[in-house]
Amino acid sequence: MNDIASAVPAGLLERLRAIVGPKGFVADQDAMAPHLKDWRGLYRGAVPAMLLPASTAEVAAAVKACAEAGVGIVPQGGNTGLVGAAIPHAGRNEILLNLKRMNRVRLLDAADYTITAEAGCILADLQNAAEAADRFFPLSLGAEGSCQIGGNLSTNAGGINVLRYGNARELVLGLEVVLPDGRVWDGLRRLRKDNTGYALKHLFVGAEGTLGIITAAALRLFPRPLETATAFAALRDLDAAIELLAILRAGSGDSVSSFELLPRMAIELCLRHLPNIVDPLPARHDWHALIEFTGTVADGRTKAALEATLETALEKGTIVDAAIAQSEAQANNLWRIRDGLTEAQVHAGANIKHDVSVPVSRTPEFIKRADAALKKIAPGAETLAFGHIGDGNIHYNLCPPPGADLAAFMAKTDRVGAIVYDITAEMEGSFSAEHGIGQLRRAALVKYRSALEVEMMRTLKRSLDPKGLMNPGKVL
Ligand code: FAD
Ligand code: 2HG
Ligand code: ZN
Repeated sequence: MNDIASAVPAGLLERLRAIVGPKGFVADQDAMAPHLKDWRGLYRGAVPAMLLPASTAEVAAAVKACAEAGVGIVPQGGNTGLVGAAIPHAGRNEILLNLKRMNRVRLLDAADYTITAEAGCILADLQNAAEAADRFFPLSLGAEGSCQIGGNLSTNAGGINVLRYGNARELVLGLEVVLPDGRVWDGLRRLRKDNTGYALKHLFVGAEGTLGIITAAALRLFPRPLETATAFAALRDLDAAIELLAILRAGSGDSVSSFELLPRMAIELCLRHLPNIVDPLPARHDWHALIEFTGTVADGRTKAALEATLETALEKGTIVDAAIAQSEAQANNLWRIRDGLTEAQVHAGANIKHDVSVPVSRTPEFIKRADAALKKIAPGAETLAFGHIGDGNIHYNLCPPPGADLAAFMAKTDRVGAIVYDITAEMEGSFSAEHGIGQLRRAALVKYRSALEVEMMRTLKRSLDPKGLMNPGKVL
């Protein structure tokens, strides 16, 4: 038995192997390696085994065995989270449990506009399953080819369609959850209306696996968009982003499904680090909006609304140029720039990330205030502020000046974070809009949420997980 295996009580690993079978039990360190570090390379963990259960009954039995042995369980989906929430600790008594083998769609009811799927379904597969039934599942984000719906719900993921359809929380009708003691809560109801006491499902959405393991979810579907119009507009300045959104919303009959902010640096990064990217506009501008309108009737009205509203914005001087995608390839190029940004940043090297939200109308003010404040402590650093400005959610990332000592730059993470989060708090915002808390933002949770809020969270955690074994050391 190696050192890591001896960290858990004797006999537990054999018991777990018997529960999940040989296909569901991985103890080889090389095979586990990709699951033990996070996407950004900030966290590394170690466990004696990773479980890949194939059914809710196996998850329940494994959780019960760990609970009886006093061993922590770290649930993991596609491991695309950005705050270290799905990575176990090194040198602690923990087992990793990945849901990827639980990837069945249990039911798709087109008449009800619902899909009931296991937690390990890849998000893109769910989107495709809905489309095959002439329905639409709107959750969409850059990691959709590898993240799992269980992970999306556990982080209450946002993405690019929140403006129209809401966050993951708004898409969930019911859940099946294995509780920290191994009991199974069957709350997999597909009802649109159900006021029967506390909304238990919402406890688990955004809980980052600290209250239980989601094994299946009943989700809302929507009519499938049959017409999509995508445009890239150069803004007069940063303030014009909010003016443009108002023009688009007022003139489009609620067709705006995405409204994303991109600075020039975003385009430069993608041109440099990603293959086959085309610069969308002939001239260089500081700020851009990537806009998507969708409509469920294919009569040309959606495209006409986009053209008309952009024309109005041009006449008013809110935008100075715009390109409407004339083909799927052109639209894909625009979305590859937007969705490829996190990957392009990894190629570019280290950066200090923030994922904040403020009231939508105040996002330009937030960016300007943060830029001004950071000039003093990180001179020469460039900000890459981009993202879901239509939801007031900015990915405010600070990149080191060229040639900087990276370790020294990254050592400023906490000081930079304090400045960014103080400004966010002064502006009635949130220090974590969509990525969650995980390991990365635990200190911020205690600092920026009220003592009463933290106390209520601790009370909930204690009542559902008195032994503190469900994703230990995350969130709280
Ligand atoms: P993981 O990373 O595996 O886990 C995340 C958390 O959920 C962990 O706490 C884990 O313990 C828990 N968990 C996972 N599965 C379960 C389960 N079945 N039951 C209980 N707990 C579970 N996020 C956004 O909100 N919007 C974006 O636009 C966005 N874009 C991204 C783009 C890229 C390129 C990348 C790498 C990430 C992006 N993210 C975005 C981060 C986002 O949180 C994740 O991509 C996604 O929601 C996490 O899903 P996952 O399956 O990878 O979860
Ligand atoms: C996105 O919107 C993700 O692309 C990641 O939330 C943001 O890399 C980031 O900072
Ligand atoms: Zn995002």
